[in-house]
Amino acid sequence: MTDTPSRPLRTGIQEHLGPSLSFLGLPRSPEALENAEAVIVPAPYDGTTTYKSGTREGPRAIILASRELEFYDEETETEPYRRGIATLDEVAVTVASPRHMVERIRTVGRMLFEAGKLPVLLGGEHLLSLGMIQAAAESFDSLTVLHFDAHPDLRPEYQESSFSNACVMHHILDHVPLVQVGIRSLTREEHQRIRERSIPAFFAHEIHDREDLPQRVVETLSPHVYVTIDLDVLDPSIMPAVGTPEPGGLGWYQLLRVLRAVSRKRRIVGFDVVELCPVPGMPAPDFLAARLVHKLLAYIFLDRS
Ligand SMILES: [Mn+2]
Repeated sequence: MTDTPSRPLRTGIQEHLGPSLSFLGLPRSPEALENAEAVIVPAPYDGTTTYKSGTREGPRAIILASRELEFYDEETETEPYRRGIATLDEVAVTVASPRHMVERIRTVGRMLFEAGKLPVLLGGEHLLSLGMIQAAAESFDSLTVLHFDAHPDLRPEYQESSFSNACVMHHILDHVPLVQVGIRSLTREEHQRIRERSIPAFFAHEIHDREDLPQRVVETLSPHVYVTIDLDVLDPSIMPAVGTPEPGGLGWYQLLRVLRAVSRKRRIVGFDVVELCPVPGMPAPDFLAARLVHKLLAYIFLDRS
C-alpha cells in the first residue's frame, strides 16, 4: 500500500502500445466518437454467402491495412482524420437470421444518422448494406442509392430466401431510387427488370471507354446520395479478393473520378465498402479497400467544408 496517488494506468502504459485497432489506428475514446464527423461501422458477417465465404474477415483486414496508410491525401491536400473518424467495435453478429442482422445494422445506422454522423459501413457481405440504406432512406428526403457492383442484385429470391446478397436491391426498389454502375453479370430477368423499372444502369461494356461517365452518373442523382460499393465492381486485376470476380471491371481512377464528381455535385450522406474476401498472403486488395474508404472520406470532407 502506498499513500501517493498512482498515475492513471492508461497514461503510463499508452506509450508502449501500438496503434489502436481502429481505422487509421486512431485512438479510441468516447469523446472521439462524440466529436467524429464520420463513424466506421465494421460488420464481420457473411451468413448468407453460398459460394466462397470469408467476407467476415473483410472489416478487420481493411482496418489493419488502414493503419499503414498515410494520414495525408495528396489529391485533396487534406488530412481527413482531422475532421474526426471514429471506429465502432464490430457489430455483434446474430445467428438468428439474416433479417435480424439487417435489422441490427439498420438500428445502428439510424442512431448514427440521428446523431448527425456520416456512417461508413465495412462489410461483410452486401446484404448488410440493406440495413444502412433503409436507415438512410428514413433519415433523408430525396435520397438516391448509387450502387457500384458487377451484379445488379435484383433477384426477388435466391436459393429460397429473399434475404440474400443476390436480392439486396430488390428490397429497396419500391422505396428508393437506384442507380447502378459497372454491371456485367446478370440474369435475363434482372435485365428485364432494369428496363421495366427504368433503372439508370451503366453497364461495364458501355462505359469502359466513356470519358463522360462521371457527369452522366451525377445527372441521374437526387440531392442526397447513399453510396454502396461492392468491391467486385473493380476489375479483378486490381481486386481479386472478392467472392465472384468478373472480368472487365472498373479501374481505380475510373471509380475515383465518379466518386469525386458525385461528392462535388451532391451530398453523400453515408457509404459502404463491402464484399472484401481477404486472400492470405495478398495484402494489395486490403490496402485498396482501405485507401478507397480514405479517398472517399477525403472527397466528402473537402466538399462539405
Ligand atoms: Mn457483386
